[in-house]
Formats: sequence, C-alpha cells, structure tokens
Amino acid sequence: MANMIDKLAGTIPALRDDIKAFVKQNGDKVISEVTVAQAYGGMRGVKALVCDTSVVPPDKGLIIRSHPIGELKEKLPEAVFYLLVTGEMPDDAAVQALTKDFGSRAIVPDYVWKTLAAMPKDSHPMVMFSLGILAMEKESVFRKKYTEGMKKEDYWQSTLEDCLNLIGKLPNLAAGIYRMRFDKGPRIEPEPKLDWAANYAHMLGISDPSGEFANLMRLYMVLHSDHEGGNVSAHTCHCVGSALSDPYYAVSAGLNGLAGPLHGLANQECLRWVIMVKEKFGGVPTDEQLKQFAWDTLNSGQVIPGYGHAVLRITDPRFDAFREFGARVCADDPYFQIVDKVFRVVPGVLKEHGKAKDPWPNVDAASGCLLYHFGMTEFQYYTVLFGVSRAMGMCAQLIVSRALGEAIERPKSVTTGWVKQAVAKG
Ligand code: CMX
Repeated sequence: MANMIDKLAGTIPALRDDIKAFVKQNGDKVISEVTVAQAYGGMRGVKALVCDTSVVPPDKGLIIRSHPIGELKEKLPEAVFYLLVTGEMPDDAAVQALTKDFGSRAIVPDYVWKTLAAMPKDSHPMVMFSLGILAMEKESVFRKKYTEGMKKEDYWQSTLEDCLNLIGKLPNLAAGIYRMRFDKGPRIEPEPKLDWAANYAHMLGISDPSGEFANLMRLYMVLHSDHEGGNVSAHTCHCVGSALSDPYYAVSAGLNGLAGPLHGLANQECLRWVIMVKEKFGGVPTDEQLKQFAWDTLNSGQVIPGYGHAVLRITDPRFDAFREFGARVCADDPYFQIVDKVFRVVPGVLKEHGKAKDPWPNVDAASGCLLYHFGMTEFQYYTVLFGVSRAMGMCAQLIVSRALGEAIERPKSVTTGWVKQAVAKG
C-alpha cells in the first residue's frame, strides 16, 4: 500500500519527535485526577489514555480526525480507514488503491476454515470470529520481524502490514462464518471488482437486487469503525498490543470485549427486545403499550438495550444515520416502525426512571432492524458485523501507537484497605 506507507513514513518521525519533546518538557503536568467513585466505577472519565484517531465529545458524538461522523456517512470504509491511520482524507485514487490492496489480501488460509469447521455447531459467531483471527497469528509479519531483531522505529511498518492483511481478510472470514454457522450453503468467493464492504455483502450471500444491502454494509462499516480509545474493545486491543503482542492477538482480544452485552452485543439484545415487542402486541404497539413494556423491562431489573452511553449525552449521530437510512429504504417495515417509536417513547421513560445518565439511543438501537429487513435474521451474528468494522479503528490505533513508540500499559492498582486509609487521611 505504497501511498499510505509513504504518507506515514513522511509524517511519523516528526510526530514522534514532537511528542517526545512535549513529554520531556511537560511530563509532570497534571491532566486528570481520580476519585474513589471513578476507581470503583470503571474509571469513567479518567483521562489517562491518548488516542488521536477519533474523539467523542458528550454533546457531539463521534468525530474522526476532525470530521464529524455525519460528514463521513457517504464515504467508503476504505477512505475512513485511511483517514483514521494518516489523519488525512484520501483522494479517489488512494481509496481505489486501498480497495485493490485489501482485495489482494482477501484469501483466508485453509487451516482457518478447518479449525472453524471443527468447532461445536452451536458456538457463538463471535467466538468463531475471534478464534479465526487468532488462528491466523502465525501469519504475523510483526512477530517474524521482531524475532529477527527489528528496530523500535520500524515497529509501525510491520504492524501496518499485519493490519492490512487482517482487514483484507476479515470480510471473507466473517462471511464464511455466517454461511457455515447458519447453514447457508458453500462459501462465496470474493469478487475482486467490488469495494471492501460491497464484497462483504456479496460473500454473505444476502439477496440484494436493489443494491441497498451493499449500501447498508458500507454505512455500517463506516459508522462502527472507531469510537476513541477508552471503550472496552479499543482499550483492550491497545492494552494487549502495548505488550508488543501482534495485531492478531490484540484485535482478537479487543473483539472478546466487544462480545459483551454492555458493549457490542447490545445490537443483538436490542433486536431481541424489538422482536419481543412485536410478538407481544402483534405489530407496532401504541405509545402507552410501549411505555408499559419499557417499564416492565426496567422493573424486572434489566436495561433497555440500545439506550444509554458511558460518554454520550445526546442521541448518537450514528443512530441518526441509521434511522435516516431506514426512513429512506424501509419506512413501512414494522420492525423499523417499532424502533422509530421506541426512539420517541423510551427516552421519556428513562428520564422518569432517573438512573441512566444518558436516556438517548446509541448506535446499537437501530442497526439490527435494518439487517433484519434485508433478511439477515440471525441476530447472534450482528456483533460480528460490528467487529469487522471496529477492527479498522483498533488497527488504526495500534499503528499510531507503534508509530509513537508508546510504552507497555501498567496502571497502578490499590487495595480497598489502601483506598480507605487514603480517604481517612484526607
Ligand atoms: N436501561 C436501564 N438502565 C440503564 C440504562 C438503560 N439503557 N443505561 C444505564 N442504566 C443504568 C445503569 O445500569 C446504572 O444503574 P446502576 O446504578 O443500578 O448500576 C445507571 O443507569 C447509571 O449508568 P450510567 O452511568 O448512565 O451508564 P454507564 O456508563 O454505567 O453504562 C452503558 C453505559 C452503555 C453500559 C449503559 O447505558 C447500558 O447498559 N445500556 C444498555 C446496553 C447498551 O445499549 N450498550 C451498548 C453501548 C454502545 C456500545 O458500547 O456498543
């Protein structure tokens, strides 16, 4: 991927020097403090990580390298990956080159398919996806070069090479898992003429006479690509990568975090909730019925999936983008109509409930009903789609981290006794 490598080779030395000098001069300045509530509360809001690929201001939502996500929804995922890694929007030629490059790396080794075929039939697709990536670790260029004695300044190059290989293969791997796990027939070979996300749509084998499913895949891959550095998947990937574990280890680890119901699995949970609503009321419920259903969920001690966020305090602009897509493509679909009604009813319920700091929908609230509309009804699979996309952000963060020569992560943990003593001393 000559263009991207040249760009990075041109910018990384100056960037590295700049940060080195900045830290040398300001290393003892304080940028964050930690309260007892934060130490026990998932470190929420503690500023102790640096991530330059994207930011998520609570009142604006995702901004990738200064571009609000709403501005990027017409772009191809290839363009967003280039932007995440380099900080610059690529021209058409660079996007086409990246499409071609990913295409040339799409073949998944046969031993991976054999490994997946040996797994129990009821394995979760996320386990198969994570395992498929881990199985490919023997392909790592980073590990090979590291063993040969590569210099620290060169780490980013073989990390990039691993990431391009990995991202090139993910649609093929993920689509193969879909077809294998849900008895959809033989795997479909990649089509070199198609862009990365359209190729994924093609290999999934979903009927798409209008081409809108491929459009949904492009949008889906763009919207889920990155969400700054502190979320579970990105942070896990960064932490594992900081030990110089190669991208196969690190991305697989990040995906295991994405598989949790409070993180990426929420999209599967969300559609399950919407289906329960439709089944209970035989279609789109009235506002009153929906309100009662939401209260019943809360009163039974469960969360309303797809609502709330650790950082955001507005409707997630990624939800807006999916809702806009749904309004254009499937406004008559009852599942979309329920999702739309939930958006109008549930924030009021959550506000009255008074617990969630953010009563608004996150990205997971709308994506499932769109996939369902196109006949992808196996919602256990939805987090894999999220994972294919999020791998771009995790990889971009790893490449930048290796470029800057960041250190192994090792925050200090303390005991409850220590915390109590510290509080007593004032
Ligand atoms: N329904 C019911 N209660 C909710 C809620 C929701 N959607 N969102 C938050 N709450 C509750 C929390 O469970 C917590 O209750 P307790 O004090 O009893 O523990 C309280 O409100 C305060 O939580 P918070 O500070 O607002 O939220 P957190 O930062 O702790 O957690 C999140 C954020 C996303 C895990 C949470 O909002 C949630 O569980 N939402 C539903 C699951 C979901 O949609 N996850 C996907 C997030 C996007 C992603 O990462 O992919």
